[in-house]
Amino acid sequence: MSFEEGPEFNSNYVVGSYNKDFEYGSDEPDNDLHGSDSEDQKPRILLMGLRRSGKSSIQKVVFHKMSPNETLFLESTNKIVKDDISNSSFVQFQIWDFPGQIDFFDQTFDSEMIFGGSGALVFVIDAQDEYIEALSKLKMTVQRAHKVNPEIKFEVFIHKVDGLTDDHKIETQRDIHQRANDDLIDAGLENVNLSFYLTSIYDHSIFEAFSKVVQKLIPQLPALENLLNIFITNSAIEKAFLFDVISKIYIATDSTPVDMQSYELCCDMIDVVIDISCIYGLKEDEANAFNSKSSNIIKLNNRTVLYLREVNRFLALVCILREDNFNRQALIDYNFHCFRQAITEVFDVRFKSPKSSRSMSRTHSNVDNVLTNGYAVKP
Ligand SMILES: Nc1nc2c(ncn2[C@@H]2O[C@H](COP(=O)(O)OP(=O)(O)OP(=O)(O)O)[C@@H](O)[C@H]2O)c(=O)[nH]1
Ligand SMILES: [Mg+2]
Repeated sequence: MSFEEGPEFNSNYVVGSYNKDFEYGSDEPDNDLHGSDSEDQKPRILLMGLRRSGKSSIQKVVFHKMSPNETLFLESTNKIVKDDISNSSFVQFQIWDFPGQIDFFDQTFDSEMIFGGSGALVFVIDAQDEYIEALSKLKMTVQRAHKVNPEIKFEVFIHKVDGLTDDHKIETQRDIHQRANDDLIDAGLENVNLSFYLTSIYDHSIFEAFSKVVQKLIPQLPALENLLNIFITNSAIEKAFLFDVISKIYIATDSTPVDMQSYELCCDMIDVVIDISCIYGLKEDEANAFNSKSSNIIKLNNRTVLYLREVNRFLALVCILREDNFNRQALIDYNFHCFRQAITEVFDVRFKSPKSSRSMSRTHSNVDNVLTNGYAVKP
């Protein structure tokens, strides 16, 4: 593997734009179940499940860069921990990490307030343990939450699958899926949809699963996917991910299927960029060394190129393409320029909600026109 600088680099360039100080807000333990107004406006993801199922570990590994081994030393959560993930305009949400022993029948548990303003409920089941109790808790949780908020999305993480063989994983998923759905039918909730994911903090599966959870909460997702599709078809790119750089979750990708290996490669590329940035990073007084013309290119020995471009302070586009097609880098760069402009417009539309849908479709057609009728010709 070789690491190459693109032609746009100049000698002043310092690899990586991502300031090592970039961090999410700190955890904020909070006993008060009645959130403030500003908190209420952000979509919420709830992390629930039995004790020791791995809820806090997931939150720490995905959003706070804790290494998986360090989670061994996490203490049991004894109150709701609210974590504000205000990292970009697209993914501004809060994660509420619940104690495993939470009791819905407790007077202080205000289910209206908790489930009412939440976008998704992630229920974590420890796959290395007996899961019968977890399934009955899941049923109770879904009943309670669905009653208060029929819009809430239910995401079941069959977690800690690193300890399971491949056959055992499939069998566990099938069994949990079957039992959980039977339980819902018993409870008269056959219309409620549960999504299942096999996860572990020891590989990329937890990031992939969280990506999908977060994507469901992004109203602009169809617009982003559409833009990515237009971008890759006009640039002869195999796959493109729009990454939230700090967490490495992807907030959108084009509509070709995602394979885990490609996703891992792109995550690794971000790690390389961030690591180099941390080691040889910007000097105190150099705030803007990484600008809109900067890029990172990694050529792999299988004639594939990984290409990273910064979209804005928090988002990066990472593409995989064949080396032959990278000959036309100028075309790709031009298309990327249009893509970035369109993304910026989608961001802007967010703040003009009454006109949002009209403006958004205008954004699509503009980009389509530029990409197909302009200088960027389909390969
Ligand atoms: N093998 C394995 N262990 C994990 C995984 N995720 C978490 N753990 C371990 O599970 C244990 C419990 O993790 P926590 O994150 O504290 O669990 P919790 O659900 O927050 O527990 P409470 O706060 O008590 O409800 C820790 O020792 C973690 O290291 C995983 O994916 N695989
Ligand atoms: Mg915990």
